[in-house]
Amino acid sequence: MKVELKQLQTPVKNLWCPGCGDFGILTAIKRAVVELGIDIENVVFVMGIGCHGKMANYINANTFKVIHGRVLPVALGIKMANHKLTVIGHSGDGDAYGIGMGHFPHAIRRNLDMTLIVHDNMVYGLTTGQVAPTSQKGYVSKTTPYGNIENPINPIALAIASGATFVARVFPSHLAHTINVFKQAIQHRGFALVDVLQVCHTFNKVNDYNYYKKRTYILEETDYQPNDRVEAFRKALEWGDEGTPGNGIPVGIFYKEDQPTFEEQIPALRNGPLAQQPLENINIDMLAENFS
Ligand SMILES: Cc1ncc(C[n+]2csc(CCOP(=O)(O)OP(=O)(O)O)c2C)c(N)n1
Ligand SMILES: [Mg+2]
Repeated sequence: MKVELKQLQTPVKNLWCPGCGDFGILTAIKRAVVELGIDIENVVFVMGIGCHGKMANYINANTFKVIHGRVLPVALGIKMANHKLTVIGHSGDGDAYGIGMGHFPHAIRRNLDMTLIVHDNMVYGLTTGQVAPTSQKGYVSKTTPYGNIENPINPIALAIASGATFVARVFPSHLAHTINVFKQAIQHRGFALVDVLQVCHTFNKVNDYNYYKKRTYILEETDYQPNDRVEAFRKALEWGDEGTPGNGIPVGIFYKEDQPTFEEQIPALRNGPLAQQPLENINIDMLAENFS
């Protein structure tokens, strides 16, 4: 069934802080799904633990809220069991790039056809403001009262270096652009990463709305072409103050390429999703004999 925007609403009371960047992400993903006209029965959202994970309660669709850091293994499992589903993961920066980091490059190199949207507020929001893997150097938090002395992870560069076939960053205040990138990520055949610059007014007073408004510029409004991995890597290293190409924070699609997906290469899945294959005529006697 194709879905209308209002059908995706839930009656659950929203507990995000006023002005939280998660509101923009929720709006954009709902609109992306509606505009793509995909059957909502065939979409599964997988959320991690964190403020972002509350999204599982705020969207009226199939949602699976997993333990902290395990969005990718569960999303991959869902996709393998029924590869006809559209699988969209929502992780936090701590969830995806901290505790869940071991899964990140491996999911990328497998290239399953799924989307991972990371709510990157550069802080542990739900646990009230500890330093995170993407927190910037010097960032003062409860756990770094004298300023963060570690360098932040660059998820865009990491994804490109890991062989990702779709890598993007968005800032949801550019709402139309964010919806458009989400749509392209979902439509991409392969693993798509969208890192979202998400403001957290409560615990990250540095990377706020004005910080990004001043610095971001849209790649699709420049002559940048997202088809060269080396150029994409160079672009991924850009993080400037002026909001201009070469000295700003680029948002948009850094890189995309067509590669066979993981599921396309598995002979057993050619007969249809595992979840729909008949179980009656499976004989495991020969297998059992091997172990007897
Ligand atoms: C295994 C495990 N370790 C630690 C926690 C505590 N914990 C809950 S959320 C969280 C971090 C959340 O940060 P992030 O993933 O960036 O999400 P945000 O709240 O910022 O959206 C932590 C450490 C947990 N729930 N489970
Ligand atoms: Mg976070």
